[in-house]
Amino acid sequence: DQIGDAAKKLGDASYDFAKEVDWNNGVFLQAPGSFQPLKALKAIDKMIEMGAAADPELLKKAADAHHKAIGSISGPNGVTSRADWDAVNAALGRVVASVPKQKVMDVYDAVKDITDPKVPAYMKSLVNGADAEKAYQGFLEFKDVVAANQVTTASAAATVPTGDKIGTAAKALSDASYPFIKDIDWLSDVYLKPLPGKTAPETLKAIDKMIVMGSKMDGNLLKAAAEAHHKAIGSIDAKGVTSPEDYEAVNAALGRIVASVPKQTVMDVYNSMAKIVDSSVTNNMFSKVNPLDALSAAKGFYTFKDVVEAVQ
Ligand code: CLA
Ligand code: PID
Ligand code: PID
Ligand code: PID
Ligand code: PID
Ligand code: PID
Ligand code: PID
Repeated sequence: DQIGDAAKKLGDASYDFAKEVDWNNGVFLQAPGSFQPLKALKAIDKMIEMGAAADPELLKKAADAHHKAIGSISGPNGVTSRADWDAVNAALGRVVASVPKQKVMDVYDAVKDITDPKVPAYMKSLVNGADAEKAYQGFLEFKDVVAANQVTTASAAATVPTGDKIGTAAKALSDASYPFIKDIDWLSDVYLKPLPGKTAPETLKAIDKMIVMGSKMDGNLLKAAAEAHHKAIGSIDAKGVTSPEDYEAVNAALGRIVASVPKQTVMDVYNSMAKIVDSSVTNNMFSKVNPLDALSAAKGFYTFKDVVEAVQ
């Protein structure tokens, strides 16, 4: 297709730049400017809306392309192979083309809003400047091909199951865990702190398992889960906490996407996370909330998971 061909040209123009970026640099975990969680949530919300509007099949393929690309990483900077670099660009270009232009521009504008104007120049200073310019010229040509292939109307909303066992169980889980949700400091910057003692390549292994799980999920249910998050963001209070109803809808939606993949795929995520999340991290989280609320939430979760497993 045209986007695939254009991605090869983009690769010619951008792979030198890709090799020069230190993908293992811890700086990418930082907020791209001053820390503004509620504004950042708005930017994430725009990404969620874009994800929810995207063609689920193309999202799946983009996840597969990322998984494959992680498998061909080499060298100290963590760069993927030239062929996989092109394949990721092509897959993302197709995802972008599957949503109306405005959805993409909304992400761009919201991200710009939380990005210090000095950040791009700083990023450029870490690589060969001429190669960054070459990559950007390549991107400008690529985007015209994407725009020429872009849809003008959003895809239909997801079908949300009703009256299912997971939906019923989500009510009980949400009742048991909403007090815990209210105890959590959602606006803290602790969630942007590096995991103690873990390197980027180690962390990427766990992300890779999530990508694999995402790729296996039922596309309609994933879309529904994204829509539920978007709705939930719309009802947050000043402390970032969503309403009980929207929280319940998120739990139901997430339970359904978990049930749409094999158990082992979920356990692969859990086991890889357990390898990088030190017990000091969980204990620190626990120390900041009412322990009774956390235990009630945990009990609710362990009951919920049996319902999920039964329909998995
Ligand atoms: Mg989420 C999970 C935040 C968007 C899909 N997501 C999580 C949690 C964290 C979070 C609260 C990971 C850390 C953790 O396990 O804490 N997501 C979060 C934010 C946003 C977002 C702030 C921004 C909008 N997510 C989002 C989108 C999607 C997902 C758009 C795609 C549709 N997210 C997704 C999945 C999962 C998460 C599939 C998880 O599996 C993971 C999670 O919650 O695992 C348990 C602990 C969790 C909480 C504090 C909240 C849930 C409370 C549960 C139901 C009960 C608590 C149990 C116990 C006390 C703690 C966990 C025990 C542990 C051993 C499992
Ligand atoms: C400017 C001035 C003009 C010239 C110009 C110009 C530049 C415009 C630009 C630009 C626009 C632009 C847009 C970019 C957009 C990037 C979008 C990224 C989206 C990320 C997402 C992430 C996610 C996920 C995911 C799916 C999940 C949801 C999420 C589900 C259902 C200014 C040059 C034209 C770069 C969507 C993918 C996992 C949130 O106009 O004169 O330069 O760049 O998890 O959804 O699972
Ligand atoms: C524009 C203007 C509108 C019209 C429009 C428009 C276009 C927007 C577009 C577009 C946005 C867009 C985004 C693309 C992004 C591509 C990103 C590629 C990333 C590849 C990576 C590969 C890799 C890895 C990996 C992880 C490793 C690092 C690597 C570590 C820690 C402008 C059309 C709406 C194409 C990251 C995965 C293995 C490098 O908005 O008017 O057209 O395209 O090895 O991580 O090692
Ligand atoms: C300039 C002037 C214009 C021309 C121009 C220009 C240059 C702009 C530039 C540039 C922008 C730019 C951006 C770059 C962005 C790279 C982003 C990389 C992200 C990598 C990540 C890696 C990671 C992980 C991971 C999970 C870990 C955390 C991490 C935990 C909990 C100035 C040329 C346009 C290079 C996210 C995945 C392992 C961080 O605009 O005239 O030149 O470069 O380890 O999670 O640990
Ligand atoms: C233990 C001991 C027994 C008792 C027990 C026990 C506990 C087991 C547990 C547990 C397992 C477990 C699993 C959990 C899994 C969480 C998985 C999260 C996945 C996140 C993903 C994120 C993503 C996306 C997304 C889609 C994108 C890709 C991504 C596309 C196509 C130990 C109690 C049984 C919590 C997948 C969603 C946006 C990466 O066994 O004695 O306690 O918890 O962007 O994909 O866009
Ligand atoms: C288990 C054992 C295996 C069998 C199995 C199994 C089950 C795994 C499961 C499962 C995992 C799982 C995960 C669930 C997670 C739910 C998470 C809910 C999060 C809700 C949020 C709501 C909100 C917001 C929002 C953003 C705001 C904050 C909030 C800010 C900054 C165990 C079956 C495989 C259900 C985050 C979105 C508005 C609070 O593995 O043997 O069954 O379920 O307002 O952000 O303000
Ligand atoms: C313990 C002992 C057992 C019993 C038990 C127990 C407790 C475990 C616990 C607990 C785990 C736990 C986890 C919590 C996790 C919370 C995660 C929240 C994530 C929030 C995010 C918010 C955000 C943003 C956002 C984007 C911004 C950055 C942020 C930028 C660029 C010990 C009870 C099981 C509470 C990610 C989205 C706005 C950070 O196990 O016997 O008690 O709690 O602002 O992006 O700015």
